[in-house]
Amino acid sequence: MLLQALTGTDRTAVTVAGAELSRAELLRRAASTAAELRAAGIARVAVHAVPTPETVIALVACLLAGTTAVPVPPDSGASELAHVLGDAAPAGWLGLAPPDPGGLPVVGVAAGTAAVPAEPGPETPALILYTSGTTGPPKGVVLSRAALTAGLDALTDAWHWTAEDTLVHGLPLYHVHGLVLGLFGPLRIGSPLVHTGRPTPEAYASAGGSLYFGVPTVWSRIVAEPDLARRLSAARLLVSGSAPLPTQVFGRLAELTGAPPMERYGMSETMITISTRVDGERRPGWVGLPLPGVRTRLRDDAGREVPADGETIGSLEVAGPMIFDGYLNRPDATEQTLGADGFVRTGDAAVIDPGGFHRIVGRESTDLIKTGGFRVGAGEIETCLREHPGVADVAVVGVPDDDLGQRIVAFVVGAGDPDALIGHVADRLAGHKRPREIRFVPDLPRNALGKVQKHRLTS
Ligand code: MCA
Ligand code: AMP
Repeated sequence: MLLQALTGTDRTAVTVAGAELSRAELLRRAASTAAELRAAGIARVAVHAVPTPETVIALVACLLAGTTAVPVPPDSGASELAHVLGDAAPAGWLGLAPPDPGGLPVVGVAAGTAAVPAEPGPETPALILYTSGTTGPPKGVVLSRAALTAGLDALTDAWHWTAEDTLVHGLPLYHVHGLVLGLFGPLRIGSPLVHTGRPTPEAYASAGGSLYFGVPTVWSRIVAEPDLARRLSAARLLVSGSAPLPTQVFGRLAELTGAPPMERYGMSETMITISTRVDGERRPGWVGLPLPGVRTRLRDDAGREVPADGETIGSLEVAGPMIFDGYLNRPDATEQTLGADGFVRTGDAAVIDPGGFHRIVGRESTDLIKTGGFRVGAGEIETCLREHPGVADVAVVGVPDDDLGQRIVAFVVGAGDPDALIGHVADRLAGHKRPREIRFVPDLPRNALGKVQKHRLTS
């Protein structure tokens, strides 16, 4: 069973929004909800991914039933919501729903008792997670149950993650990091989860866990409060991922807590494929070794393999049992990313040293921005801003930011109130996709072919 730790002794399974769900209660409510999903023959539902007991029960019910869950960011703006609902075509919302449910029925989680339905086949799609590309609206990444199982078991091995751990994090429940690792992980392994709602330094310091997950922004906010950071020294492992952890944050965290953090690398399409091991080296700026069952390689522009000499940069490709099935309704995009030999073209530039240690050097496309650990496509923001009457032309870039890693900045040819333009994006897309800054410019630098030269905007 994928969530095998849901049965067995009755410990606390999840604490979320201050409410405790025991394993027995979570199993009972999720199983009765799953029975209803099965009886109604519902193949796919949307889940309003606000961190609450209802959301947890809904997501677990989907896994028990074999119903594919489409977790939707709770702050999705109108256009983004319409895109996700139109593309994924869920039968309705399970659990809670946003203020505008987009015309879909809302079904609450059940309260009765029912037997756990027979385990769905490993190839059943478990999740569709929406993620940005360089252009266009987000694409739905389809992850099977088999991929989830393989991804979690590989991490258990690398991190010696056991039922004795208490996991703490406050990450969103609609991405691999917060949802697959952060919710399904504890329910497979048996370690209680304390979800802090938001990943604030105070909440992390007060939670008293043994294993903590955070994106680099979370760790950098924690080291800025040394007294709170020191309170994490009792933890067994602090794990960072989703974006590059600045080496000075790595060093400061080691100083304040007495142990260096663990880094690991992944993406929505592959889950986590590379990680430092708890019994291995932790090197600032490096993300570690391929997890069990994972193969990696570097390619140059001509598609030739690049040597693993610790210096030569290549385009990173990964293969393994935890990778996705493809993008929903997008065979063209799937073909571009997932090769016939099972390797995913990550779009990250990397080096591999002779011992197999990996360093992520950066993204190949400047049009994929990582802000606070969220992946945001410049093209989606540009399209949204172009719909505003005050915008004649626009180019969106990610500029280095001490807090967020990259900050979204929109260079706008036009006029108007910058806050109104920021609000325009926040209303239509998710909050983290809003530009943090608008810079008005007379025109955009273009090359002879008319392509915007974004590097000239920030240099
Ligand atoms: C929010 N704010 C707004 C708006 N929305 N202000 C104006 N207009 C809006 N539309 C305000 C909030 O009210 C808040 O103010 C302030 O912005 C900052 O909010 P905060 O929650 O602190 O967020 P943040 O600073 O923008 O973000 C930091 C963060 C967040 C909490 C670390 O970026 C985050 O949760 N990141 C996690 C991303 C993640 O999980 N990625 C995984 C994908 P006030 O404070 O006054 O209320 S990657 C993945 O899954 C792969 C596999 C991997 O490798 O892990
Ligand atoms: P997403 O699909 O949102 O999970 O974003 C995946 C991308 O996040 C990867 O392609 C990398 O660019 C970046 N990423 C994830 N983990 C790390 C890490 N530990 N170090 C550097 N970049 C990372």
